[in-house]
Amino acid sequence: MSKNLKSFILLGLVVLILGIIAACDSAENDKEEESQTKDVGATIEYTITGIEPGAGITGSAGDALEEYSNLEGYTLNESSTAAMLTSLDEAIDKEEPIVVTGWTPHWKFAKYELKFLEDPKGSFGEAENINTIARLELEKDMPEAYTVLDRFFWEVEDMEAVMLMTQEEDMSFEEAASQWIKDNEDKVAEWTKGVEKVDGEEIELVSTPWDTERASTSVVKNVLTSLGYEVTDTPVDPAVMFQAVATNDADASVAPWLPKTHGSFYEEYKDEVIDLGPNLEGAKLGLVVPAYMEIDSIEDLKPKE
Ligand code: PBE
Repeated sequence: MSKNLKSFILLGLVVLILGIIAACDSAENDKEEESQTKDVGATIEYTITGIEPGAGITGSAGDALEEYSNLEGYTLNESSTAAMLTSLDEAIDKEEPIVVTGWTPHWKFAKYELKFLEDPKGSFGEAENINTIARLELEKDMPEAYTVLDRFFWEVEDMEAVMLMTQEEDMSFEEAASQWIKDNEDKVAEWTKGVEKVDGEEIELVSTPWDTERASTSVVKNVLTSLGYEVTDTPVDPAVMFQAVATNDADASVAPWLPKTHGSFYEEYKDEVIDLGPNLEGAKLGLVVPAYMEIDSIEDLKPKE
C-alpha cells in the first residue's frame, strides 16, 4: 500500500470517528433538552400559577388550556396577584421552573429576568391596549371631564414611571401620580388645554385593583381634581367595572384592557358605553417564565403523561 493511500485511509477513519462522537454528543444534548422540557411539566406538577379568578387574564389562560392540545391535563391555580408574585419570587430564588400568568406594564420585568412564552395561537391576544370608556350621557352632562378623559393618553414608560415610584421610593399611588404630573406638566397641559374649571361637581371613576390601573386612575383623578371635580375612585372586578359604567353607576373608567383581555365583558356592554379608544398602547399578556428556563413557547410545555 502506498504511503499516500495509508494516510488517506487513516484520515478517513479519524473523520469517521470524530463524526460518530459528534453525533452521539448531539443526541445526548437533544435528550438532555428533551428531559428538561419534560421535567418542566412534571416539576411544576402541570400547574400554571395564576391570579384572581375575576381577572381577564384568568379567562385568557382558560382559553389557552383549551386551545393548546399539549396543555391537556394542566390546571390553572387561581389565587391572587400577590400570591403569584410570592411564588415567582420563591421559584427564582431557588432557580426552579415556574409558569405564571403575567403582563406588562409591570415592575416584575424590571425586578427579575423574565420572558413571555410565544403564544402562536393568540390565546392572550396580540396587540393589547388599555382603553377609556364612559357612560353614554357623560359628554352631555360633564363636557369638561369628558374632554380630559377623551384626551388622556400616555406611553408605557409613563405608566411604568408611576409604578416604579411606588415600588422603589415607597410612595403611595397618589404621591407617585402627583410627582409624575409635576415631571410631565406639558403632557398634562395637552389634556387640559382650554378646559374650563368646574365647581365641585362629583364624578365617579371605576377601575380594577391592579397596579397599572391604580397608576392611571390616580393620575386622572389628580388632574380632574385640579379642575375642580370631587372624584371618587372605586376598584372592582373587570365585569363589575363594565356593568357600572353601562348602568350609570359610574361615570367612566380608564382600566379596560382590549381587545382580548376584557373583550367578553366589552361585547356584553358595548352598546351601553362609549369607547373613547386607547389611553395606552403596547400592553402584553401571556404565560411568563424566568429567563433561565429552556422553553420558549407555550407549545414547548410537554403534555401530561
Ligand atoms: N391584569 C392587569 C388585569 C388587567 C390589568 C392584566 C391582571 C386583568 O387580567 O384583568
